[in-house]
This record gives sequence, C-alpha cells and structure tokens, in this order.
Amino acid sequence: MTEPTAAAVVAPWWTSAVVYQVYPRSFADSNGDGIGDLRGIASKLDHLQLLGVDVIWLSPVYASPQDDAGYDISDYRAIDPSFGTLEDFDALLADVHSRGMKLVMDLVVNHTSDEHPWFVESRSSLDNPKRDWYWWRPTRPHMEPGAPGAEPTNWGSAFSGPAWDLDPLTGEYYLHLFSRKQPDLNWENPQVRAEIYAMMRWWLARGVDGFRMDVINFISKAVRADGSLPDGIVHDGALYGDGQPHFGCGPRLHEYLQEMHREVFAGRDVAPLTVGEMPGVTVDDAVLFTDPARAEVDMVFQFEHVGLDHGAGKFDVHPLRLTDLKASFGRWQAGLAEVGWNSLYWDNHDQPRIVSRFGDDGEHRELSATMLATVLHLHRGTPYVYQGEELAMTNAHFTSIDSYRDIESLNHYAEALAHGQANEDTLLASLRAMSRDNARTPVQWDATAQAGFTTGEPWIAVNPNYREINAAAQHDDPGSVFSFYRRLIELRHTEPVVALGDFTMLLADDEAVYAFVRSLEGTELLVLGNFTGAAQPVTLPNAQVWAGAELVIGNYSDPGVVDSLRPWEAQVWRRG
Ligand code: TEU
Ligand code: CA
Repeated sequence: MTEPTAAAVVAPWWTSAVVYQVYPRSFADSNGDGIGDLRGIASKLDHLQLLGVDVIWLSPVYASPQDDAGYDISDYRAIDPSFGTLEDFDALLADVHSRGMKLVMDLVVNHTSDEHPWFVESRSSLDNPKRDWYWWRPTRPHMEPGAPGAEPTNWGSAFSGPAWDLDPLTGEYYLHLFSRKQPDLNWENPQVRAEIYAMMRWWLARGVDGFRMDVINFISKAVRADGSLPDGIVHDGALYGDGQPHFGCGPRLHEYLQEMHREVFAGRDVAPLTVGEMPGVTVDDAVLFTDPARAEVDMVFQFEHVGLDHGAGKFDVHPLRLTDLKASFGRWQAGLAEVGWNSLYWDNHDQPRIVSRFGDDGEHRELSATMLATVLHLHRGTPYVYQGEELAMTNAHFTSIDSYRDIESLNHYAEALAHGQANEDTLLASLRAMSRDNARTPVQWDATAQAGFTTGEPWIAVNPNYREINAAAQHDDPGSVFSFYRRLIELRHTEPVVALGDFTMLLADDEAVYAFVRSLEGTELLVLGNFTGAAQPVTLPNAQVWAGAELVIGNYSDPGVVDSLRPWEAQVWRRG
C-alpha cells in the first residue's frame, strides 16, 4: 500500500465530512398541521450544529401530490405548500450557510409525477411534442389491451404490480418503475436532459451545495434498435419479470453522467457534492462512477449491506451473518482504496432502523447503537447519519396495517394477500421488520406530547418510546448516544487517519467481532466491535503491538481490554 502522497493532504472536503439526512415530513412541524416543514427544520439547526455535521441532505421538498412522499415531483422549481415556500427555503439555506454547514438537495429525475405538466402534455395525444419525453409503448403483440400480460414488457414495479400502465386516452402503455403516478422520463431525448440540467443550474444558482441523485443508475434503459425493450427473467415465486438487468446501470449511463457534469458542475469555484443512489451497483461499476478523472459523481449509495438480511425479497427477512457484512464492506473498502470513494450508511428513509435491525433495541439499545456507529464511521468513506439515528431511535413496531403510510409497504401487503402469498400476521411481522415507515416516524425531540414534533396530529404515529428516547434528554448528557455521535464526528474532523487512512480487515471469519485497522503515515487505529449481546474473546494477529496503545473512544464508561469485548462493546485504539 503506497504512502499517501501530497495529493492526499489536499483530498476533497467531503472526505472528512459527515452528512445528515433530513426527511422533512417527519423532522419538525412548525405550524401544527402534523407534517414536518422547512421552518421546522430551521428551528432545529442548533441540534445539527451541536452534533457537528457538515452537510444536510434534504429529502424532496418540491411540489408533489405526495404519492411516494415527495419522490413524485410535479414542479421541480416550487416548494410543496405542505413544506412551505421558496422564501422559507432561501431563509433556511442562508441559516445553514451562516452556521458553516452545506445543504444538498434530492434530485429525482428518473421519473416525475404523473401530475407534472410534462407528463400531462405527453399523455394528451400520440403526436404531442412531449410524447417522447416518457416511455410510451403499444400493447404486446397479439394481446388485448389491459389484459394481464399485455404490458410491453413483463417487468414488475418496485411498488408491486406491473411496471406499465395502459392509458385509455391513447391506448398505449407508459413505463413506471415505481408507482403508476411516477412515470419514467426518457433520457434518450436530449430535450429532457437539457431541461433537467437547466433546473439543476437553477438550484445551484440559488446557493445549494450539491445533489443526492435518486435511482440515478436507472435513467438509461437497454432499448433495442427497434425501440422495443426486453422482458426480464421471472424468478421463482415472482409475479413479474426482473427488469433491473435492463435498466440498472444501462448502456448510456456513463455518457449521461459525464454530460451532466459538463453541463452543470464543471468550472465552478467550489465543486458541488454529488452522490448517486444506485441500487444494484457493483464495486467495479462504482470505481468508474466515482473516479475523479471520469467526472461523473463523487460517491454512490450501494445496497449490498442493506440486502444481507433479504431472502427472496426484502420482506422475506433472514438473520444477518456478520461474516457476510464484513465480506461486503471489505470488498468495497478494498475496491475503492486507490480510485473512487465510498459512502457509508446504515440508515435512511428507505431502510428500517439499524439498532432494531443489526443491533438490540431493547436491553442494549444504546450500546449496540454506539457500536454500530463506531464501526461504520471509522471506515474509509463519507458517513451519512439519518435523522434520529444519532438518538438511537428504534423501529416503529406497528401492530396494525392502519398505522402504515408507505406506498411500498401498503402495496406489498395488498398484493401478497391478494395472491395468497402470506397471511396478515406473517405480512405484519415482515413489515414490522422491513417497512420504510420504521424510519419515518417523527423525530423525538423531547418528552412532551407528540415528542415535541408537532402541536397537532402527526401524519404518522410517534413511537411511544419517545418519553425515554429523545434529543432533550441526550443533548447535555455526556454518556448519551447523541454525545457519542458528536465525539465520532469530531474524530473524523481532527484525525486525518480516519478520513484518509488505509483500511485492513481483521478476523474476517469471526461471526461475533468486527475488527479492522486504519493507518496513515505511521498512525494506526484498531477498531473493534462486538455484534453480540455476550462477551467475546478477541484473538488479534500480533496483538502485542497494541499493548500500550491509547483508547481513543469506547462505548463503555471504563476502557476495556483489546483481547475481550463486553456485550456490544466498541473500542478504538491508537498507536504511533
Ligand atoms: O429509492 C430507490 C430504491 O431503491 C428503493 O425503492 C428501494 O429499493 C426500496 O425502497 C427498498 O425497499 C429511491 C428513494 O430513496 C425512495 O424513497 C423512492 O421511493 C424511490 O427511489 C423512487 O423515487
Ligand atoms: Ca407543518
């Protein structure tokens, strides 16, 4: 492993940054309508500044019928009234900047809302100038329009059902990889791309500092010369074909990302931060997407580790094997060690909360939360903290389907029941484990009514454990999960080895202990994490070199010992 060159010391700012994701609907409500909003976010910036994060990623706040909670946009240059106004946005951005933080917007351009004027025009007639802005195709040959299987391809939507809907007005089908109210844009059309680049430049001119790009690796579809699209393989027990091989990391994706970079990001004094959400992306793909020399994106969100407890699908839950997790993270650390850069996340608005998923949200909630945080934040890459993760908020543990709001969860429940794939109890159990709503319950600010999120009726229920788990109880408590996150984030800001050090996995076959070393210019950190609720021995190769090392951070009040870990213990030792 080459010694870090001078270049390393001028690594991009985001290699030592920590990003905080805000899901506006559930963050803080300022006007009592039960829905979080921009003024609510502004009222909580002290919390984020105290935490020490560098960047705020805002999930969508644009005008939207909210069919998929804002990821279905009807006007890219307007704020949805439920979140506030453009003036509220400008005030929030100015406040964020005045506190030395940056703000990144969510760019949702694989699809729009079906209420976006572009789609309203496109569906209005076969020869509308915007017809080719979306994917319209005729009924499958020799099939009756609207009949099961008559769709142009057999692809399933991510939200259950087919990925095509017949539009009676013109008798053609349109493609929607997500809900039928999220028609996919046709990026083959240069007018579509030009419009999107102009919209992005509009937000950058307004002062935003970058974009998180929603399912950006789905924008290039594998369309054949004759304009047709291939069917997908129908996996065992599946109702539809798997289209992902035909739209995931498609043939023109690199071309589009490089064009976007030229048209939107190139030549700016301060390079905007760009992170591409890319379900199904591989390490080799990611090296190409994040190689600075290729000018595509700074980093990607990959999904391998959040699929390790998936069986046939995400709702078929299997226990995590720690060796699988280490194998996956180890491959991504090694694969992007020389070229490219990793993002690091456990939680976001699409994943159940990690302390309930890979930790223990009962007896050892705080210890398992801080151990998981330590292991993640000490890897090489940019960490993302999802709202509430810094408080060790847990899954919702809903017991009734009536409590759920997420279109993916509700559609899955309805489809599985309708096709007799499972009974209500089994489905409710899998939703309790994996539903996206687990991440979307309101942030727990204090022990007052509705956890201080709203003075009204929240759009989704507050987790009843808010009296015990809330920000107010943790801000001034040096032993709290919140205070531990502050220390972890501070470590990345003050220790170059954390941001830029090489990564070496240890104990790859150990099913209980996660262990690795980070090293930079003679400084070495040993990171240990116990993924179980039982004490575990640690047998390190050449353990003696760590005798006399200094404990940099640990999640027990008294420093432990390198050769044995207490339940859910995390330790970070430094030498040199
Ligand atoms: O998510 C894309 C995506 O991969 C998720 O749908 C994921 O597969 C699933 O939720 C895991 O269960 C992005 C956004 O993050 C998500 O909120 C949107 O629903 C989706 O795109 C469509 O915009
Ligand atoms: Ca509100």
